[in-house]
Amino acid sequence: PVSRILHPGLRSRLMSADDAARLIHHGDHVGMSGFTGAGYPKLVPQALARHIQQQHDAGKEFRIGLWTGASTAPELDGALAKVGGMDMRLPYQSDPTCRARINAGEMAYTDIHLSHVAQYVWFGFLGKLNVAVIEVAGILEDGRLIPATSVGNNKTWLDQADKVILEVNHGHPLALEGMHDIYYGTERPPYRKPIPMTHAGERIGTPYLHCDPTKVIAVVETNLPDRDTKFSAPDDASRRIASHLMDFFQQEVKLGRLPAELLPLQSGVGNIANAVLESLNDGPFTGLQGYTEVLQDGMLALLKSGKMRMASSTAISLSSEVMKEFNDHLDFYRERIVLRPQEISNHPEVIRRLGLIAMNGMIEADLYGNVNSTHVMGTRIMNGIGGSGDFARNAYISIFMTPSTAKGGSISCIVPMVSHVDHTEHDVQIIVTEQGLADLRGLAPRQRSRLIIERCAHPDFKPALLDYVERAEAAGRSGQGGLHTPHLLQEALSWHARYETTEDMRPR
Ligand code: 0RQ
Repeated sequence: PVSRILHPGLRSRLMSADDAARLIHHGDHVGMSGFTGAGYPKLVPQALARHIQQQHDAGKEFRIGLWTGASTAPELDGALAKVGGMDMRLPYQSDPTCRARINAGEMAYTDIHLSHVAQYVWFGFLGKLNVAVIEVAGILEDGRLIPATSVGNNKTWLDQADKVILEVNHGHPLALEGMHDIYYGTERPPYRKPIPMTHAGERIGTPYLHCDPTKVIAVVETNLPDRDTKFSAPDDASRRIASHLMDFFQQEVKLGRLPAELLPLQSGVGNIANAVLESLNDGPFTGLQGYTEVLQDGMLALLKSGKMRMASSTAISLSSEVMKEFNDHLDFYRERIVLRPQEISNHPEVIRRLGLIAMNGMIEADLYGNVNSTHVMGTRIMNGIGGSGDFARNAYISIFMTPSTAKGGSISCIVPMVSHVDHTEHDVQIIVTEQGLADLRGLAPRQRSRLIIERCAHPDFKPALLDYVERAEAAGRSGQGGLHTPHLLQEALSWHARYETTEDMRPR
């Protein structure tokens, strides 16, 4: 087999994952690669988890602070959470074991906008990064690195860490080389320059990650696939959400508010986002572009069919079946996909300039258009804000979508007041459920509440929501509270409180 480690000095640092893991110490801040289950180290984290378990068994303390690009996989977050090996995790996770530990109060979690992470580290806001553990597809003779299936924060981890551990994964095709675009022009304020990108496919950097070879303390070889990110076939609710969006896009084109080929699409994680992209593949739009952070099956299908011309992302997060299609046709996809650092894929300046259509999932929205993307019943974290805030705040049109109910209809995803706010009413323009689409642009709060109830709420909850706003407005008219954003403060969160005791939001 062709060697993927061409730099002689780095080849001399080859060792086992267990030996490499022992170079990480209790209390270290460790920056690992990985973004939505793509391009994460596969062996060192598991070896580290074993090492931590041994230390715990010997009565010793051993916990690290773990920083990543975004969510990873059971071999990383799962393994470290299982042994209680993290005292702090940032910026986005979706692992069930990790989530359970956070919600049980056994580890800390700092949920940061994905575009902020790299610069927070450059600014020194998060303290020193001790070790970077980065998966790559190969190492060139001069020590430059061929990135793997995600870029995430790797550039920053390699720059900022004192020590670097590389995992060279032979499972990734070497033909990935050339797909990435690593921009090294970002300066700190007050020396910042405009990011020189004016269209979604523009290349402004280099295909390789730079790394000072003298910092590399270990190189580990692996040959393992990324997590299989499975998507369920679109159900009735997601098909209806997608269909409302298709009608909306057509209306906007007709009104001259969107060009015929739309504007670059950002699409969030999960099944609904994926279903919307699948619908676009059956729809009338051509010449589409993607400017997103996670490229899922649905977007790859759009590229394959030719409906989408190109897509920019920071990660390729595919089901194993679609990953095979991607790997088998890399020459085709390399011409059409650009993988960037997440501080660029999610950069507010670029998002605003390109004018994205941002489409993200949510847990719940309230009558006035505030959105909760992260918390169940106000207290338990689901995943994290991820990039949704980067995109929602700066997009041309910001869309949030969800089925109108959750947990078999016992929860309304439209509530009087959200139990946690991630996206305020100021960043939310369109709300879509399978019931319909509410276009909130330019509407005042009392106009919004009526429209959201009429268009988006489930019939089981409509009467109670209408009753709530009518009584809140009546209270305002009788001098109890204002009439700009009417609320019944004693009742605003009573639906959530009821669910916590009866597992049903519906009034008895
Ligand atoms: O939980 O599987 O235990 O039943 O939430 O819900 O309907 O499968 O939706 O996969 O699209 O995820 C907001 C979580 C939606 C996601 C969220 C429960 C529901 C289920 C998932 P179960 P669905 P999706 C770019 C953008 C934040 C980050 C983001 C997310 C589970 O979209 O993490 O947007 N977004 N990043 O039962 C209680 C409610 C609920 C509820 C749903 N109202 N109350 N539980 N659920 N609504 C990508 C990145 O940033 C990386």
